[in-house]
Amino acid sequence: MEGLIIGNISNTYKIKSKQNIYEAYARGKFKNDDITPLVGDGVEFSLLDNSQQAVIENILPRKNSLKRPKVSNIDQILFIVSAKHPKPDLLMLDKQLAYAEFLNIEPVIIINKIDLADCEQIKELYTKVGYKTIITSAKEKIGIGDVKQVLKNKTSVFSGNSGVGKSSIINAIFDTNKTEEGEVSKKNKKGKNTTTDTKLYEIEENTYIADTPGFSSFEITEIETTNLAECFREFKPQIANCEFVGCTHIKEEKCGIKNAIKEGKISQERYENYCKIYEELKDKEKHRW
Ligand SMILES: Nc1nc2c(ncn2[C@@H]2O[C@H](COP(=O)(O)OP(=O)(O)OP(=O)(O)O)[C@@H](O)[C@H]2O)c(=O)[nH]1
Ligand SMILES: [Mg+2]
Ligand SMILES: [Zn+2]
Repeated sequence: MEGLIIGNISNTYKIKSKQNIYEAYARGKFKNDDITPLVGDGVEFSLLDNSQQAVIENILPRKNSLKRPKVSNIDQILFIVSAKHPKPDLLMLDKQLAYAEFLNIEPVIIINKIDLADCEQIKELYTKVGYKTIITSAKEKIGIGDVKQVLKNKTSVFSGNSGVGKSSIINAIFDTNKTEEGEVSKKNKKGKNTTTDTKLYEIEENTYIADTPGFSSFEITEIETTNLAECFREFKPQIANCEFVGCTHIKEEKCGIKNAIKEGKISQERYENYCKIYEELKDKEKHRW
């Protein structure tokens, strides 16, 4: 039989087939092969005699996979920041956007909690870069229709800091408290629900969204410093204007990126974050050897 992995808690998986939802575990061989099944995987599975217990036999070929959050076969990543509580972390957002470009997965930005603060400037900044940017309030049900629209016929994943409202937006889409149901949520220190496991929700036919646990740091060590500028979407067309081959766009004069800043084509904020991320990656590269 074939199905789709829609949930995973330690060694147990939830598989959805056309007929049913099954609890499953993976055959021991996956551990040895060093590929463990991921939420989003299509799988072949069999049922144990006289039970609803399933065993994953085989993982179907993946289109792509992410390490963080751990999901596979996705069409787009929705990066959520909140207008306030927590305040927008644009360095983290730029890191995530660079990573999406690196993976060649289309990013969409959602600025949530717009009922708490105005975020037009951030929206303008990223719209100009070339990203679809949606303003929402899960609380006041603002922008939820726009989110539904970009999700249509795709598998998407929600990513972002803890507390920005990923689960709340999914709840608003369904108009119920779907993501607070039992096993995926546990009370955190402040007595609030926090997502602890990645789970795939079917919004309608052919439309899935993965809710994931939030995080407070984001590693993009797979990107080489020499490729970082290409992962900044609006930098890319300007690189050809640099005088020096291999220009890092940091200390060099006659730099296409720096000229583009002067001409207002690249924002100072994005450039400063590029420099910070560049230094971070450089540091990691040094320690690798
Ligand atoms: N004012 C306001 N509060 C919101 C909004 N969206 C979410 N919240 C609140 O923010 C808190 C965190 O929301 P969650 O949806 O749990 O955030 P999350 O991103 O899923 O967090 P993790 O699961 O920990 O990663 C909750 O108390 C929500 O009620 C919003 O649009 N406006
Ligand atoms: Mg959550
Ligand atoms: Zn340059």
